[in-house]
Amino acid sequence: MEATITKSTGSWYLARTDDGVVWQARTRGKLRLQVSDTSNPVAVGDRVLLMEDVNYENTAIIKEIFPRENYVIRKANKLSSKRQILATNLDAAVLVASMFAPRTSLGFIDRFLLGCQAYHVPAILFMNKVDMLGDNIDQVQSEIGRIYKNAQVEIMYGSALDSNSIQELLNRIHIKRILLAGHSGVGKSTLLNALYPEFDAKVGSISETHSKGKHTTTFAEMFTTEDGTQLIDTPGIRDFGVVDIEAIEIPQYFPEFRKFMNKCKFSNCTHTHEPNCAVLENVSNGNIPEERYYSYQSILNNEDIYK
Ligand SMILES: Nc1nc2c(ncn2[C@@H]2O[C@H](COP(=O)(O)OP(=O)(O)O)[C@@H](O)[C@H]2O)c(=O)[nH]1
Ligand SMILES: [Mg+2]
Ligand SMILES: [Zn+2]
Repeated sequence: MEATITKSTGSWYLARTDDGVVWQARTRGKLRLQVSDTSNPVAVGDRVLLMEDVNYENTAIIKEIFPRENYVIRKANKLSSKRQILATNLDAAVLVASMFAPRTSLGFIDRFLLGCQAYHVPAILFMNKVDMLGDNIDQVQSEIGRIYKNAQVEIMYGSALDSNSIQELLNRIHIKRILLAGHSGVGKSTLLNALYPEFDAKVGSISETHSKGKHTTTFAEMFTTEDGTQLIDTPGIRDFGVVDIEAIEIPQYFPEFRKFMNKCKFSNCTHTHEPNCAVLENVSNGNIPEERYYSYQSILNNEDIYK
């Protein structure tokens, strides 16, 4: 039987069949993996083939993972080379961010957007907690708007505490499969509850403490609303290490670089120091926001964004 993974802990999974039966599932033996060296070879959103495990009640073996349309992946933590797939087969990924308490850095946003570009996931940036901005809201909106104008990301502003302000997001995600990601404390759980009050009891049950102190992974979980919207909540992610993208490929995933790149003098231009580099020229003349260019440099230099 076929099923969709709704929870992944790295050692066991929950899988829901199309008629709504939920199975405890495990992998056993060899499973053909699509991404090697991950802390969770099977991820939330995966479409799988299950076989009932006759030895245990309500338990199944995952025999096969069907090819993924797309996914969001990051480094599990700074020290490890292990990668963690946050979710697969997504209609979009919403990065929930806030200017304060906690502040989401541009470096973090840009690493997330790079991953979305590289793995074909439409990205939405939801700037939460705008109620905390007071009179600065116009200035923040115009700055964010300027920086991300040509970055191929939909940007929305709102407050999880004000249900009127999240209607645009609610309409956008209707009947879709959506990943919600962001730092711990930005308001993901509050937002989920505001979008779908029916979740109240369940959301927030994802423990933020699971991952602290240990080098374990964090676990995502998919909730399905009555209308069929599938929302994947993740515990807060502290960093977003870029995975499996060669340095030479990175500029391609900065959409605002693309139209200038082919005008560089050298075809293998890294857009850092070369003469007649069209990317550098367009950073100087303001066509490419310098904030985005700084992120590019930082990613290229493999800097991390830990504070
Ligand atoms: N002022 C303000 N506080 C918010 C907003 N959204 C969430 N919070 C608060 O931020 C804190 C963290 O929210 P939570 O949903 O647990 O964040 P999560 O870690 O991303 O799931 C809580 O105290 C929320 O009440 C918002 O839009 N405005
Ligand atoms: Mg939460
Ligand atoms: Zn160049």
